[in-house]
Amino acid sequence: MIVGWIGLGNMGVPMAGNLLAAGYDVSVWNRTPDKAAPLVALGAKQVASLPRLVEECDVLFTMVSDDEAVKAIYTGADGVLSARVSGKLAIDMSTIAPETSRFLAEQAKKAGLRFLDAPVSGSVGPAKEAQLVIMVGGEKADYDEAKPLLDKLGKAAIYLGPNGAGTSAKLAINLLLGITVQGVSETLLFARSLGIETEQMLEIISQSAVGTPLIRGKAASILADDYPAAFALKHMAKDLRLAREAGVSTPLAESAQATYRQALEEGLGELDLMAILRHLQGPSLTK
Ligand code: NA7
Repeated sequence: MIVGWIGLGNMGVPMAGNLLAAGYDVSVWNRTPDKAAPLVALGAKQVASLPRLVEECDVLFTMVSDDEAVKAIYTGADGVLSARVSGKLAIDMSTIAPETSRFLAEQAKKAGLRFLDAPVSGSVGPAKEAQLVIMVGGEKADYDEAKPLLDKLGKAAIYLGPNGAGTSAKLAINLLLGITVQGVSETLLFARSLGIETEQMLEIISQSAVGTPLIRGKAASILADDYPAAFALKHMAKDLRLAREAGVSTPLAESAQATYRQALEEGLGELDLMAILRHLQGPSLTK
């Protein structure tokens, strides 16, 4: 079986790397070809044309930025659906609107391509360690077929129902992520204003009932005021926007969306989402 992988960003590279490590034949394509280099070094085949990659592979993964990127990849000129796809299985792991997942599933079906939406919870660390949580929407039989591959990428691959169910669950879990990261940031800044050192407050949070692996994992970054992207702030802003567009009342998420949007406008989008702390503490305290 040949696995095709499209999208070699922060997530795509380690994920495709895990399939290679598991012994699969992996062919890759990325809009910016240079980013394939680390995977080629691990044995991946780089294919210069996207439709050719699609025709060569049996199962196709896509892991790109957003709705616009996924639509371009599938329905654009020289996109996935311009190739002979009948009978193949596509697994889109990008975080996009559930509506877009359903639209793409319909377009795919017309061309005979089976389609799963299978976004992930977890950033670069869990991607490298194959500890992602994968939320899957689509036909159950397609999920069953994909499961052995998904098991090489994550610690859980959960089937949730028809197309759009995976991306719906993803928006829900990231709504909690966005609120949590903003909540921690406000807690630290509140404590600091009252004279409590950030390091001590992080220790208190970590020992308390609300301490989580997420917060413990961000502690070093917070203390160094250094935010290399494990999960880029621009993607968090996108996810909160998508959650808002779902039309469900979510007062905290609506407030968080405004904050992340401002941080994006301030130019923090390429940093880790934890850089929301830098935004909230204000320019005067920023390095
Ligand atoms: P990154 O590191 O920002 O990577 C994004 C990838 O998407 C990268 O391969 C991009 O190609 C690709 N991309 C973006 N726009 C396009 C278009 N228009 N056409 C083709 N390819 C495109 O994101 P992550 O890996 O951190 O995240 C991926 C998803 O997981 C995202 O939905 C997150 O919210 C969760 P490039 O290298 O720029 O040419």
